[in-house]
Amino acid sequence: MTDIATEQATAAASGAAATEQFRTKQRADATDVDTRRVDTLVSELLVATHEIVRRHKVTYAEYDALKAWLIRIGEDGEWPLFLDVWVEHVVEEVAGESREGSKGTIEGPYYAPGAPALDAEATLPMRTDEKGTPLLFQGRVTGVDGTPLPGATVDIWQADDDGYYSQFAPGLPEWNLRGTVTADDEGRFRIRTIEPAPYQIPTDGSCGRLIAAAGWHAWRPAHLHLKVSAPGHRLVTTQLYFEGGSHVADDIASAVKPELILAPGPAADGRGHEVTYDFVLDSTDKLDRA
Ligand code: MBD
Ligand code: FE
Repeated sequence: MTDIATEQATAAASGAAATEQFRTKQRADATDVDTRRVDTLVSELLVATHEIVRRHKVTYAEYDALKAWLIRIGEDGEWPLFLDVWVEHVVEEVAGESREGSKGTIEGPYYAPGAPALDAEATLPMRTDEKGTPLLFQGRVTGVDGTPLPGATVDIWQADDDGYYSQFAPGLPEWNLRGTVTADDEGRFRIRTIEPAPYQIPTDGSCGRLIAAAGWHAWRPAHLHLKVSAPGHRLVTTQLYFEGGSHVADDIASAVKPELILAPGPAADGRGHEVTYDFVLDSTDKLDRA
């Protein structure tokens, strides 16, 4: 057995990978700092913190526990995980207010740009013995007025049947269960994959320790991640869930929306399940005029 195959998935390893991925993708405007905006946001965050300390009479022991935990979360590289699990859903809610079309939801920490380009009818890169129920995921990309969007891009990534993401857990081929699918000239796509397993937040890192200390659970429901885009249209980042799956109703990351729940049926070819989901993209016209 190789070292890679015996290497365990650890919070620190996936945290380091997520931190590195974030550094390379950081939005271009992220360093535009408006002094008054920083003043407002940080002041209100601090005032809210002070009020919590007073209301609950936070002790020095608790203050030190917080300090130790904050030091650890940085060392573990788990800031991307922490923020995307407990904060991003509200940022997405605000960002999505001005956009029509398919619902979006959080991106999370495990996107990797540059997945292999695939045709409209494609099988995601996977191991020959990939475990899991086969899933045919198909649909169409249109504009808000129903016009098909030929050549739309469906960038898809997901966990495997053990709940692990390639590039963020050891032993997986680099682009396993990741692909950038180009829709056909009617905006259609047919993607063969496997159903992902629910995702459990690593229990051995700072986020896991917080979850245990607070008596919460560590689970996200099984989900497919997607970024769907087309020229002249606004990109939507979203996730799709599976009806009746565990933790659809109590996602630790609060990212489930009713419009995002799939109900796959038996596949026509008898292999596993199939489901159709159509994406509707808002045009960029409003943005261009703004
Ligand atoms: C995930 O797979 C995920 O999608 C999010 C948002 C957070 C942690 C793990
Ligand atoms: Fe995920």
